[in-house]
Amino acid sequence: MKIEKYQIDQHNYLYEKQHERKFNFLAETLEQEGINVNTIVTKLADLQIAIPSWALGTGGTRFGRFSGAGEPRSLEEKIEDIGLLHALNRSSGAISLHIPWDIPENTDAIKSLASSYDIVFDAVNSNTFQDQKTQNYSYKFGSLSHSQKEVRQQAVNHNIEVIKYGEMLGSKALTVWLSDGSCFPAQQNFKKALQRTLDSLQEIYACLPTDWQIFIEYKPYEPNFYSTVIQDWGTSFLLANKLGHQAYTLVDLGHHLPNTNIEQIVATLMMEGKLGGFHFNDSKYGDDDLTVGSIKPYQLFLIFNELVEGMEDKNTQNPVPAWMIDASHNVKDPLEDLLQSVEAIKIAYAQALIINREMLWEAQDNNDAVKAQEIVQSAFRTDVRPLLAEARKRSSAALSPLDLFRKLEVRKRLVTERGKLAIATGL
Ligand code: LRH
Ligand code: MN
Ligand code: MN
Repeated sequence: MKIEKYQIDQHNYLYEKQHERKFNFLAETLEQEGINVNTIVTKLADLQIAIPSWALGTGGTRFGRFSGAGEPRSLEEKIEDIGLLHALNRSSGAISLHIPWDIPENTDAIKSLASSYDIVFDAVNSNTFQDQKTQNYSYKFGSLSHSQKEVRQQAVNHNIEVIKYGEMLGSKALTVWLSDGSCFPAQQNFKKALQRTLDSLQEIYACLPTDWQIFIEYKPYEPNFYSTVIQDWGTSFLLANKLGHQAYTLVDLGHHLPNTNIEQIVATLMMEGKLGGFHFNDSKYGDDDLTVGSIKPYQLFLIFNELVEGMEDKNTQNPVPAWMIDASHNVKDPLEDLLQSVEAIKIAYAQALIINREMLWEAQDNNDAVKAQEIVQSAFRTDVRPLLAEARKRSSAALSPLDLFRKLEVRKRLVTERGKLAIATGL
């Protein structure tokens, strides 16, 4: 199924007057405050957020999975799904593959299918946290950190193979997330495990094409419940520094202990030019992978405040981070959920963009906590959704993507095409 231009135009025609009223009012208010609305709308339109191939089917928990109907059955259908999202919001123009959950059989055909939807390939993800039928050694006790050389070698080779797939598809980054760790005190020698991980990563790094980046994702616990080898941003940062200039830390919002100040981590990493990628989701307790912005929208905004500060700082060397949604759960239609997630990310970005940064710095320099709070909260409390809608309008996307998704009965049509019991591969 494809969403046609005339369907977007018809939908936009219905909402146009209402949108213009709201946008003009907001634009005028912001311009009076000295904000250049056009620049912000352009930045919003330019922000593309990659969709992971594993977010298109209903996720599950270790207790069960309740499949939705009409889910994609193949990589081709996952790309078709992202094509639908991208047609609706023009903000989801990239896919991130997890190998071997999604092995592209014919890379040329997959690449041209994706480009027919205007979709490029974002970072490729390796997987050494599950055993595959074809492999010789088990990852039960780790992969890149494993005590046995053969297991480490197998995991290194897998990462190199993933880079090869990525090269064929036009990806420019490899994301490594390890579940390596231990479940019981004294089970693993911390120092040796970390040293072996560094050695293995160095082997992978040596095979990284010169125009590629490697992202090292950290996580404090799960599936290991006593220790994780790459447990926090400090460990990831240490490894990235030792590897070299192509290595960066990746922040996944769900990978922090409760109340961690993630925005401060972002600021520190950007100061060092080492923030490479971002996995968006939301959580109440741990790695809950819930819809972005559904639990802690203020935290998301404060994170974007630091991201904007970092991206606009001419003195830092931080590259533009790779943005991706990393969420998967049991309850919603995955496509509707992804539309909501993209919207939440862009709302936080827009709110951060309208902060008067000169005034904020002045308040900070004067230790005026009240003024600083007023400045950021007045941005947070502004309804910036008309700016997002305007950015969509200018990109020929739908003024209200979720509304159009429902009006066109997209899921119903996908069920007709794919059948009720279609089950996505992967998670
Ligand atoms: C680990 C993680 C990592 C994986 C993905 C499936 O919790 O966030 O990014 O690749 O989930
Ligand atoms: Mn992640
Ligand atoms: Mn995770």
